[in-house]
Amino acid sequence: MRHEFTSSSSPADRRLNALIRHLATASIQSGTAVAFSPTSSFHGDSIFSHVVLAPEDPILGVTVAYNKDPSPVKLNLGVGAYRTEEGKPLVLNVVRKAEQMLLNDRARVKEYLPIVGIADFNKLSAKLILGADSPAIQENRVTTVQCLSGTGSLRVGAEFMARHYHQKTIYIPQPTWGNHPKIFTLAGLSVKTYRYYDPTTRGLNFQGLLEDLGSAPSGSIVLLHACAHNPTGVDPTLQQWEQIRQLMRSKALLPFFDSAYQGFASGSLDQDAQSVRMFVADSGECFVAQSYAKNMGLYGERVGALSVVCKTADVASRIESQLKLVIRPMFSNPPIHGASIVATILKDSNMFREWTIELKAMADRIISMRKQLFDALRTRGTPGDWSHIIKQIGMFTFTGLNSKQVEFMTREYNIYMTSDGRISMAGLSSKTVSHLADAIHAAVTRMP
Ligand code: KET
Repeated sequence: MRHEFTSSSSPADRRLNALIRHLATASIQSGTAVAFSPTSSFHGDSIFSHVVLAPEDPILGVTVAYNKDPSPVKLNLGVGAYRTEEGKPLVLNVVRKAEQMLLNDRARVKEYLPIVGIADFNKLSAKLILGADSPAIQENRVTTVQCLSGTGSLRVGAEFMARHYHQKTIYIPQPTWGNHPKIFTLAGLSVKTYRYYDPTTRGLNFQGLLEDLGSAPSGSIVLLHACAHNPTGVDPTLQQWEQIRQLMRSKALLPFFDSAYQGFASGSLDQDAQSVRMFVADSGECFVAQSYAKNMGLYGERVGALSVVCKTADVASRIESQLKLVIRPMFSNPPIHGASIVATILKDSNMFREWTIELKAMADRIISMRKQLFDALRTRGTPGDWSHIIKQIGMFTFTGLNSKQVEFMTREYNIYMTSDGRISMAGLSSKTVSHLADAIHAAVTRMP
């Protein structure tokens, strides 16, 4: 064996020599060898001088700009991240408790996780979104893999579809979270949009939605926000979901749910999962990407899961084997800490209850901010109908302010938000609501 490996005539050696010859001729032919000469790399322009400066991300870049502003009254309503009444980031008590338990457990080690992550975390995540009594789970028709928060779960699901699903087109709502088109395009899918929001009613364009999904090619993938649609805060009613389900199933459209706000829309985890559960109850197939960033406040821990609900247990296990082939070269295996926190909380009934109470308190504070902002604008007599502030749900209000008005509010009032007029209600507090109302009032009256 050893002799074969070192022998100049062994197959391995021959392949290695062929590779060396190939690389040498390739570099001479293409002239790339010149790039390694000391004169060009030390004294000439950088070999990267053609790289252009990319713009900041439309959402995360708002925080970059906010951080640079020295004003004491500045307000960051850009990124969807929860803040307390004092304007501070919140680590849930139940999360601190779980972390303490993990820290005290000397048996815990830092070994690599399996490619699919923590088994308990995966099972509990599927139960959380599909329901504890879901027949799909009982029949082992669901495969769940731990991924890097919602974004990573969407990306892994999309990469799988690009490799193994016959339809490469995904329909996303117009508008949607700004990262969706990038995630799906880079995964190799082709992105189209379906009508979703009607700016005149500031509500759902249900007719447009049905028409666009009705004319999508059979088998197309459809991205659906499970609840608390971002950025509009507008969700279909349960009756409308049922119509969407019937239409999609009749055309064999494949649902891909993005569940980033379970518990944040209504304050109830079960209620916010109803859309997904409807599509699972009909025994059809679907994909679900879950994030624990918002509902457990684990933003930076990057905890999420991708579940694929299949027709049979056999298909589910084959899909899982292929998901592993997607994950291994992408990030190899997921991190331990955040998913251990989630698993600790989900498997203990007392901690679970404590979590639901804290989650409801966050959701309720957001709802109360909607009321306060609405009242503040009414008191000021701000022109326009602002009732959408209290009608919309979830973390965001899609105000209807245009990019000029947003720019004005940032410049004159140091209020930071995305240029589409979306404000994160979770970043607002009773102390800052009047500053925001003043800014909106000025923007609307001075720049109608
Ligand atoms: N889906 C939706 C609909 C969504 O709004 C976000 C995050 C994600 C997925 C991904 O979250 P993750 O942290 O990967 O679990 N949205 C907020 C933050 C961001 O843009 O990254 C936002 O819209 O402000």
